[in-house]
Amino acid sequence: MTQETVAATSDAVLDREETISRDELEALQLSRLQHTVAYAYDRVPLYKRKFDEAGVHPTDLRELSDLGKFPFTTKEDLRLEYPFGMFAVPQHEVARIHASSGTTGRATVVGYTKKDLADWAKLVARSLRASGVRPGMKVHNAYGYGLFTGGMGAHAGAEALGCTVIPISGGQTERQITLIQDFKPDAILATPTYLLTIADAMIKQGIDPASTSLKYAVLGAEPWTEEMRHELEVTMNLKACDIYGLSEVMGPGVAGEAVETQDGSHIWEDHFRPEIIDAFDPSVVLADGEPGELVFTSLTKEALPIIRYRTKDLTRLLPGTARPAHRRMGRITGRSDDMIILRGVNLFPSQIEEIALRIPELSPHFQLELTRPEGHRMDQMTVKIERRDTVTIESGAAAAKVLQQQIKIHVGSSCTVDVVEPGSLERSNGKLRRIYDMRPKG
Ligand code: DLL
Repeated sequence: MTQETVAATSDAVLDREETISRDELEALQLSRLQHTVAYAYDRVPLYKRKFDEAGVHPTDLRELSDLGKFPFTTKEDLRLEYPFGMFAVPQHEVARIHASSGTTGRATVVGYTKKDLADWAKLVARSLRASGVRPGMKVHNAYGYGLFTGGMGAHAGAEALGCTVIPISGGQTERQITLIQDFKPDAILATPTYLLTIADAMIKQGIDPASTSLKYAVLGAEPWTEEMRHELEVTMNLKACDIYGLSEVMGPGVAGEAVETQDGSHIWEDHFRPEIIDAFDPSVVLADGEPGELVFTSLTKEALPIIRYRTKDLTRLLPGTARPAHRRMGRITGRSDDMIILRGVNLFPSQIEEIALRIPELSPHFQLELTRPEGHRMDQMTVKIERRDTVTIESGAAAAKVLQQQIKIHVGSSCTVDVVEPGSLERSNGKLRRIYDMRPKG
């Protein structure tokens, strides 16, 4: 046991930083923040340029609220500095590189020193432990391995916690099911929609998903709702917790949820300083509790220090509970760039998930199609959703009407609902695409 690990709650030994007071944590944040802004300014030309342009200097950071004077960093900055322009250490000190898929534009590249990798593993281990995973457990890791941070990030964290890791990666669902049955893992790490794919495929094979050895699921990398948590917990007879992160800031494990409270992920504030800003007027830093865009500053990273990174994730900051000094984030309602604007009404796929899963005849398998039919000036949205396979076509059609009405009431948008055959929509292999935008461009 390291010196850092001291206190214990129930059967888990926590990191010292998990149990410190808010005052002590904020003092630590301030000294780490002062170091980070100076370090970034001295070593990364982009930061020097941006700080100089904004007329701020690292010595202006005297208290935590001074962070608001510093300029933001965006995905675009990382793209422009492609591939290694954001790195603050010489290449031979970079122990690993990851990159985003870059579906639009260039990939964003991130790097880690050996110490960054050790910190990352420690924070994923902390997150997994918070979610119920314990040393000695077998962990089935179905996050994708490769340049995506999910697979290797979760892997290293589970190893650091002292688990037996099964590095299956995403996909090959039949094989995943065989290994779950044969190896009898205690925990599974996956995106929520991929766990749904696994459960669904088990049912097709005549296996009851509630009968497996799995007791814990640690799910993230995409938005999911309380309704989806309920669906997965009941179907698979396990406890499902959230894990949050993004490559530009580290990867999985920026925040993790405690299984005893299941009330949102605690942001590990000894390593990251969060802020919530008004997405439309970024100069406004919002108070805790107010919804807006999440912004992160890294406090300990060496290879890629990141200052005020605009995540585009929409959520709010809540007081700490299971880890009182570390604030929680509310569920992510969506990303500002995933927001559908339908005839003036803002809408996120997670709202549809929430409403649809309250209707017993409907399954969690849905996608949203956006079109602008010939001659129409207005966009149209069609919700394609599978009925449950225990339900008749007629009851499915009746449920479609209910969903349409509920969307009108709760979201304020008129849409078409198309209830389709069970099994007919594409299944997730990782991050599921929910929106199919077929509107003419431009
Ligand atoms: O998805 C890192 C990760 C891997 C997190 C595995 C959790 C588990 P990126 O590919 O860079 O990194 O995507 C980051 O995914 O900005 C959010 O929009 C979304 N996201 C990640 N975790 C959650 C979550 C990984 N728990 C982007 N809830 C983020 C909602 C999430 N959205």
